[in-house]
Amino acid sequence: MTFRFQLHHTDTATGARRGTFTTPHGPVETPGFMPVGTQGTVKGLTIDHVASTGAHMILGNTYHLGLRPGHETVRALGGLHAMSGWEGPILTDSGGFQVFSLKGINKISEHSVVFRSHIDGALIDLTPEHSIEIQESLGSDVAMVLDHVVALPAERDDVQQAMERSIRWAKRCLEYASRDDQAKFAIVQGGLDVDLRVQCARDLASMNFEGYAVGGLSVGETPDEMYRITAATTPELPADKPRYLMGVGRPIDLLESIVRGIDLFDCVMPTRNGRNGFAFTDSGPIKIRNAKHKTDTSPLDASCDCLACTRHSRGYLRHLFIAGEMLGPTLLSLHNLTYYQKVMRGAREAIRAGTLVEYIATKKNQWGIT
Ligand code: PRF
Ligand code: ZN
Repeated sequence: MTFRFQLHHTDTATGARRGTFTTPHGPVETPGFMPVGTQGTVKGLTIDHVASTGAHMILGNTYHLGLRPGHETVRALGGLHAMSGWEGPILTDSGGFQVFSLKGINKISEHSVVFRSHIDGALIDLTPEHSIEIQESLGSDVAMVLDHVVALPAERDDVQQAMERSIRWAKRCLEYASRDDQAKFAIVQGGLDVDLRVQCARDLASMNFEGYAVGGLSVGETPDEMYRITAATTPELPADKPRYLMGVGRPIDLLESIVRGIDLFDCVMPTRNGRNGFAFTDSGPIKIRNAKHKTDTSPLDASCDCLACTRHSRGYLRHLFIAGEMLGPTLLSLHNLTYYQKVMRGAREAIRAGTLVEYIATKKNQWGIT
């Protein structure tokens, strides 16, 4: 079997699981965090940098790569793995979220979503089948189904229509799929309505996907609302398949979602914040541009073994940002991804040891969260 999800531990005190998701390009330890490489690159980092952070699987994007360089070009370059040089597992998002979060959607119908390219303004007609066709050309290990994401707050009826359409689109994606070396993951929608979420999760669970995502969250609702919906959704999903919370989030959100049964995450936060001079550490966040770091010879994070922390001082990192040097964003992105991986590794070890609740209490304490 090409894909396999082995559960090693299920935490009795919480809903947390520790597992290994095996793909054609290698294993992914769960709970796991996937760095975002929208355009076939994790911004500012080489593939060796990304590997050095401890990441197993990275993300690519159907919407961006389908528009530029185009899926035929990616295919001609040998697929996304060969094109980017990343030899580990890759998951591609379907384009649904990116299209729906852009302005200028032209028309959503049962057939497709029609939108304008943000590159040249051309009209693009994205069907569920075409999203899978693109992802099969990209050759990712995991393809996401095309879903309909509604902006919140929204009328219940609109949320329900979008949720039901997402189920029909998921089915079309599964029926169209032709590569058995690519897993297909369904996406649960349903806004902040538990009944709609449960119904969506049950309908999708009855189809044979290799994994299940929770979508439509982290779109402006409070963290507590996000946790509530996640907690209500995961028990409806097959226990023996990986569960992925899309586009989430802060380190605390990862831990709070792990206890609610989530196995996989992705988010631009570590790289985007890194590019903006914001670092995550065990003593809370650091704004490296702050004048107090000007002559500081200490490392960003003394307990971190990344290049930024082992070879450079806070004063130098600050200088790079103030001078607008491209190495600054590179080093802070590298650090933040290393930090996220360390938090996840800590969670995996805590699940194994049966100490997850204590681990989370310690992290909250360090981050100054009450
Ligand atoms: N759907 C898809 N991609 C996504 C999301 C979604 O709902 C989210 C929501 N946070 C992030 N990325 N296809
Ligand atoms: Zn570091």
